[in-house]
Amino acid sequence: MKLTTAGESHGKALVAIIEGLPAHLQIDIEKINAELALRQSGYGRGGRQKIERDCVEILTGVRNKQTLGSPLTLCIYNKDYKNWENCMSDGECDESVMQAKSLTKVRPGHADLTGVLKFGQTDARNILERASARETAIRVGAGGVYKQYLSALGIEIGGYVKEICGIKDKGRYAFNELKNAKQSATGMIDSQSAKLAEEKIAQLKKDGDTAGGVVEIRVKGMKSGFGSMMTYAEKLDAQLAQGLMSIQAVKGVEIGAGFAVGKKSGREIHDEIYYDEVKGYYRTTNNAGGIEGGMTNGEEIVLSVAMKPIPTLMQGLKTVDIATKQDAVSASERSDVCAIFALEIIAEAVVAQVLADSIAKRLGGDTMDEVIQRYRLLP
Ligand code: EPS
Repeated sequence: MKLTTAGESHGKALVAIIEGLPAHLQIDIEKINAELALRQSGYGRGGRQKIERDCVEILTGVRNKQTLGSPLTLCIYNKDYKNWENCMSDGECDESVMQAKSLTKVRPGHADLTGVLKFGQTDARNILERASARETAIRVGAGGVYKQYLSALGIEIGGYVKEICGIKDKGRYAFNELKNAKQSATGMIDSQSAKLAEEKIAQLKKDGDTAGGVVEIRVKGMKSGFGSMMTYAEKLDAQLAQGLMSIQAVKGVEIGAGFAVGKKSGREIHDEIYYDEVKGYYRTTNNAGGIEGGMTNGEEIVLSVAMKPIPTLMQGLKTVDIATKQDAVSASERSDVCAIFALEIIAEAVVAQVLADSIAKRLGGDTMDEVIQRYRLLP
């Protein structure tokens, strides 16, 4: 299943095209919009989210709430475009507005400087408009479709915020407790930790600073054998890492015990194997995070994703103005103090995309019924 996204942060719209969906997948647009609303929420989000009310419009590929098997196109209109039309239109723009909205005091940590040099630009707006995490809105929209495909097979995705700028959620949670994270403003489940994290975000906001963090994503119901050790490109852990690293500002991905494997012995880390007539093969620990040899092993998939603090600081950092080559303080424009809650929703969407693609590759299926039958027959 191929996903293409397009759109600029303050352009007309964001769009996504998904190729390779089977026919007869039931599409509930309200469920997609609920994911989009979650992506916009969370403590520490910026002013843009007060302007937008992200909702998808399905342009192609669905009739009478069911996929046709043709490419499915999703669209989210940017409400903010009306405030930017003079300088973001595909037609002639107003030079003075373009000048006023130009960004030359490039932000450390952002795509600004490298993008300007690579694409022969003099205004970093031509880079940041696409580099912006606004693109994640449409990826969450597409994730809403992929989640409905997975849900038809009994596969569920959940997660929570594990850490915000050094404040850690104390808990270890069973899968059915993860839904509580969506009710908390920080995405943390433990209320004490959440309170400390809110205080930290409030302080950073006062200081003109920003917060990074870590989320955990878990998948339940994925049978064994998805991905393959036969070629490096087919390894599912590699595909998940690629997908997650493609989310704006993500700097680290761990599978299962992740970097902790380097601190422990083989006896301590490997998940011993048991057999039961009813359960089949199983493990009592899950340091592998549900993936061995690049393939799912039937246990929960467990992933951690680390995001750096957003590079737009209200009290900027040292940089150079590319228009004058003089020392400068990096540009500050409306942004978020903390978007880790959003990261959790986006990472779920990306994981859904990678898993749906891996199922489609292994099982094929022109109709959703075929996919369901083939999945059921797997051990
Ligand atoms: C975002 C929209 C953007 C930013 C943020 C994510 O809107 P605006 O730039 O108009 O405020 O709030 O993007 C970034 C953090 C970034 O670095 O570009 C969104 O909808 O998620």
